[in-house]
This record gives sequence, structure tokens and C-alpha cells, in this order.
Amino acid sequence: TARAAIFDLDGVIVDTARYHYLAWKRLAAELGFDFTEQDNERLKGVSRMRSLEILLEIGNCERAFSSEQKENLARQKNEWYVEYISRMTRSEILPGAREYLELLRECGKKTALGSASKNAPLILEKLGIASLFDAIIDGNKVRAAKPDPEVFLLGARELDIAPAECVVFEDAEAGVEAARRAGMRVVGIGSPQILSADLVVPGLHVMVALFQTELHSDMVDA
Ligand code: G16
Ligand code: MG
Repeated sequence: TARAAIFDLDGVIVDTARYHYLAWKRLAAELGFDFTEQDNERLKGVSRMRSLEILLEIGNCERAFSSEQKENLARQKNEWYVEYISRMTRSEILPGAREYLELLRECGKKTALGSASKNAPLILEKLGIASLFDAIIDGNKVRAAKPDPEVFLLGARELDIAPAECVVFEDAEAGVEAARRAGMRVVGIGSPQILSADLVVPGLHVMVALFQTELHSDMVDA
């Protein structure tokens, strides 16, 4: 039986990818090249510094900066990003996310956040849902990025629940792989063409709709 559910943040609970995109695009513009929404797909679920490396590759200038300069570029991007997410409101929580967290807690499941973002606490506060998580594992606590299983294993440990009794909700293939490597079952959020999860749904609102059906029990209770 799954006794705990661990949630990725960006793409599962909230669409912060939009704000990451705006901030990276602004940085690219300052450096003199364009950064498209399609390019942004490559940054989903990826850490801040790795994202910068990919961005500089896209602009063909990965060799132009020292590591100190790269730290500064990442800091600048983050300042803009924090500016955007500071204006976020509760209305930006994705459909079904709050309801699903509440349903799981009502039936005695533990909940955790498993995100690569160092800004996760600020985002949860803006959305007003920090209290719906029993544990918060974010980019400040994790050393190895997804697909390394560290983030989800830390979540299980903090909840004091065995990995085999955890189910993960993830929108990025690297996160799906991380969950598998942690020995957890995985529900993908997005398209079955892209995600190799045990079950793929378009969003948590579908998990709310499936609640108490056999499909939901097989995935979450079995
Ligand atoms: C999120 C985003 C990534 C972002 C990463 C680090 O991951 O999907 O695009 O680069 O966090 O964010 P920050 O710069 O705020 O530390 P997740 O794991 O929540 O999908
Ligand atoms: Mg994600």
C-alpha cells in the first residue's frame, strides 16, 4: 500500500516554467541571443546551474564566461524569477492540486514535496499550501539532481516511510526515472508519449476524479 505521496512542484502543482522562461529569455536577450519556448522545454526539472549551461550552449557562448561570471548570471536570472513569483497568487495553483492533497491527507496518507527548486518554500507560501505537506525536500536540501533518486529518497526518509510505500507524481521524464530508481511507483503528469510512468494523467484534477475508483486504488492503495 502506498502510505505516502511525493509531488514534484513545477508542472505538477504549479506552472512556474512560464516564469523560469521569462527570466531566462531576459538573460538571453541581455547576452544578445534569442531563447524560445521550445528551448525552455530542455530546462524543465533541471537545476539552476545546469539550466544556465544549456542556455549558454543555445547562445553558442558556453566558453565565454568564467565560473564566477556564471554564478553572477545565475544570480541575476534568479532575481528576476523571484520578482515574478513574488507576484504569484493562490489562483495559480494547478486544477485539482489542492483538492487532491486534501483528499490524500483525509485518508491518512503522508505528503511530501520533491522539487529541484531552491525557491520552493516561497512558491508554496504564495500558493497558501505549505501546510498541506508533511515534508518539503527542495533544491536547498538535495545535492544530486534528478534522474538521481536522492530527492525522493530524502522525502521517504523524512516521512519515515519505506520507498516501496511511496507514490511519486512527476511531469519530467528525468523525475520519472528518479522515482523508479528510488524504488517508487510513479504517476506521470503530461503525455503518455513522453513519460514512461506506470500511469499517465493530464493533471491532478484527473486523480481527484479517479479517487475511490479501482484505477486509483490500484495505483495508490494497492
Ligand atoms: C524546477 C524547474 C526547473 C528549475 C529548477 C530549479 O524543478 O522545473 O526548470 O530550473 O526547479 O529552480 P530554482 O532556480 O528555483 O532553484 P521541479 O523539480 O520543481 O520541477
Ligand atoms: Mg517538474
